[in-house]
Amino acid sequence: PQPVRLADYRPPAYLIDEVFLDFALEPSATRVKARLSVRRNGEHAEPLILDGEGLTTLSVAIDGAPHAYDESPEHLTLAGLPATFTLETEVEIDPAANTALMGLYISGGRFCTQCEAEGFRRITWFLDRPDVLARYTVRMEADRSFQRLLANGNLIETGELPGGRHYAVWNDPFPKPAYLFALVAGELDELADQFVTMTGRTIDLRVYVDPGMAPRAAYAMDSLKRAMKWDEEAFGREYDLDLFMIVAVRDFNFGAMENKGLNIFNSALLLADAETATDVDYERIESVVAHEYFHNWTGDRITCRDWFQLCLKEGLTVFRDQSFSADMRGEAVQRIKDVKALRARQFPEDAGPLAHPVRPSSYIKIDNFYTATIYEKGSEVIRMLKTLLGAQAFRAGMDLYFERHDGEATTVEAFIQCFADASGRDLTDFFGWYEQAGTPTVTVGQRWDAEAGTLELSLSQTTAPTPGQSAKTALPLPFAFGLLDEDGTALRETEVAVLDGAELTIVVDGLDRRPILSPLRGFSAPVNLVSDIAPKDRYVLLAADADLFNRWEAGQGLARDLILARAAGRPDEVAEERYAEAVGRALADQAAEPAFKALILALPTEPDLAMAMSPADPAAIHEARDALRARLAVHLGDDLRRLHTGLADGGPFSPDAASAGRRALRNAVLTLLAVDGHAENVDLAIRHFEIAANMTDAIGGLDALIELGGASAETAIAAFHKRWKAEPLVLDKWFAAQARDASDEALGRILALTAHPDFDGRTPNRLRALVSTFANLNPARFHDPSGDGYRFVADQIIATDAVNPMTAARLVETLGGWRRYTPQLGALMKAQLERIVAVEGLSKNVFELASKALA
Ligand code: HT7
Ligand code: ZN
Repeated sequence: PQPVRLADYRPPAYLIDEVFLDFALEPSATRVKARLSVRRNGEHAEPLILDGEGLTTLSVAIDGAPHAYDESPEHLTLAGLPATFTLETEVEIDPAANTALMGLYISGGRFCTQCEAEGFRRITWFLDRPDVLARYTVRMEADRSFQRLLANGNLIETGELPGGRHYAVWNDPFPKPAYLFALVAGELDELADQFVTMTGRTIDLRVYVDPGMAPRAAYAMDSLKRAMKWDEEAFGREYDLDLFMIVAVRDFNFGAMENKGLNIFNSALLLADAETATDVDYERIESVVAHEYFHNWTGDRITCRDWFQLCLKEGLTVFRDQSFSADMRGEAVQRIKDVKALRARQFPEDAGPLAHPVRPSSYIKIDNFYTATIYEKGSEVIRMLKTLLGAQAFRAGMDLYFERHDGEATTVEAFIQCFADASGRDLTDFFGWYEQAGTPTVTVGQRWDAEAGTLELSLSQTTAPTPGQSAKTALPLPFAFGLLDEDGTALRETEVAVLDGAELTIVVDGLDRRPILSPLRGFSAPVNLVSDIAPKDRYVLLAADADLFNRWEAGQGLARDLILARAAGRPDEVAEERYAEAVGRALADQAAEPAFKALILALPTEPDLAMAMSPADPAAIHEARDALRARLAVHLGDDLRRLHTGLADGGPFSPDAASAGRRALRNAVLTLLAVDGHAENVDLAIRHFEIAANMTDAIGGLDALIELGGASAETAIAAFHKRWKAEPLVLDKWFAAQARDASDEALGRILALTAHPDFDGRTPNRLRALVSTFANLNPARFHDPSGDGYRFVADQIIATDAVNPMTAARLVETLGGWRRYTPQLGALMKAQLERIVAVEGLSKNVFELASKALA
């Protein structure tokens, strides 16, 4: 397949101003009539080439008369056209057979759509590109059993039709690209509310869910109202339509979709109550509801000129949702979680064969570029921009962006230009963050001159070559730092230096005591930091750094070094005891929040550790990490059990951040104790599971019992299934809990779960619960020396590719890091990638990623 290149971008030869769509909805044979007002873009005699996929063309007419056309599987070409005209087409499509879940498909007996990135072309012939913005009027008719008929914008007409059918007409006054089109038809319950905007307009809010599920939409509705208010306060953005709707569907390739006025959500990211959702689910619902809502301005009102500009809406909107979550749940805890996610997903991507810039310059399938780099690193780049310019100039740049580009499909250059204009700063070099792949390594060295009372910091940066980009330049990055003394007293508050070349020397003078450096505070740039800070100084940071991110970071660094030393056959038991004591003191700190303590208690993850070991040996890492866990569990055993008891909460469930933090700490304590099969710990885990009054505790208990193993694990697995077998979202958690089982004998059982009657690989949520969880969160068994873990994932990729290429492709990255592992494991991973690439009829999606992973 030929790649699409940014350098080849050309404005569209024709523009479409008005779209009228008429859907006659039938599950296996839906008729779609389209009437498009088309205008030639400039003076030329080029034909109109429309995009389409899997359409059966019934008729084509220009200005009311049949017109000759040329049809290929992906294009409809019309020549000899006037400067402006009306194009009418009619096609037939088969939503019931649409297992790829792109375009119009059926989920749970309802019609729904997914058009980003290129799904609209599976609905009708169109210029399916984001720089063609049109006003849409949509009429749909269906059997009355499809009770609700929803589309973007405002409802303007409904009515009954003969033969038990009915119809609705919707109009969206805001011009939009086709990827933001949406339609839903089916039986749905409604949760209704209102929001009064900052200018006093009343907006009707609706959340549509499976019959009987409306109470489970309450938290999403509450999150939506908080997000609407926050966007007014933080960015001055008011909602524009009079109605905002969200619909939950079970079968969805992604988390959610920001269609104008009609967001469509994966039900896992919308439905929650105490019994069925964990605190992590609540947190994700809050952030994804906010994310999709924020897209109304950063994505819908101002959209992307082409798909290379994807980070323009995604990185920016992630930045906005992370800022919202920080305001809702606490800045430090949120920052730690965001950085953990960045390191878990984006850093490996940036260090492997699939590394690409935040704004890529070519792709085969755009669906493959909804990556951690576009989203999470894209957000980090905006965060650096804010740090470099300051909050006020950043806000001025955002205001200018909204003012200058409202209603346009634009570019990252135009976005950055707004900040340059608003701040008067030259941001030419900063643009390198969008064009250069790879994670820079920043090295910081220190020279302390006691006599002069000066500390000299020498910073330098390098970036390793990435595929297709061998030469790298230094990028301007904010380096926030502070200084403490040995008692933990602040000597210097946070200062931001800018490393804007390969090297920088900073001299801090007027110091009367030896300072301890707190570097890269708040993780001020997405880099790997190498420093010469001694362990004894890191203990001071862990105990007393005013920057809570760096307190956590100091603990993680200490634990990482201890685990890696053990994995390399050099355990340092004295240092491990010292670390356990420091963690004990952190837990006893009355001033620290439980959510923060839960993060302190969790050791670096195995994939994080694998990134720091070359070549990575997952078995050695797993064993060494468990050994340190065991030391903590034994050393702190009584304290941990007391803490667990003290945190028990008999009151009614509340999803608020403080209550969730207490549950997080109590479950983190249990997770740690589960490494030690002491009878007291087994009893504690059994009781924790049996009396759990919410899903957070139930899953915490189930995980602990699975790790402890034996009869109580079997009993818990069976009891959980019996209790929740009728609840698909909870059953997903049951599959995921077993997929995380790292014990030596777990692999056979995990592989056998695909034969379980409740396993259906065609449902993306169920497939991800088992296979993605296994590949991403169970490194010990995924990297099983037998190679069976890799074979299992490859089998699932191949089987899924035949029905849903996009979901299959998302699993390929798990095998992509093969070069980072021991030669034996790397060869086994590579063999599976080769097997995948050799499959006949492989989709472009999987082919692109698997072949790049092998290159
Ligand atoms: N903008 C949305 C992306 C998305 C998507 C992309 C490809 C295929 C299916 C998809 N569903 C949703 C989601 C977001 O980032 O807000
Ligand atoms: Zn998004």
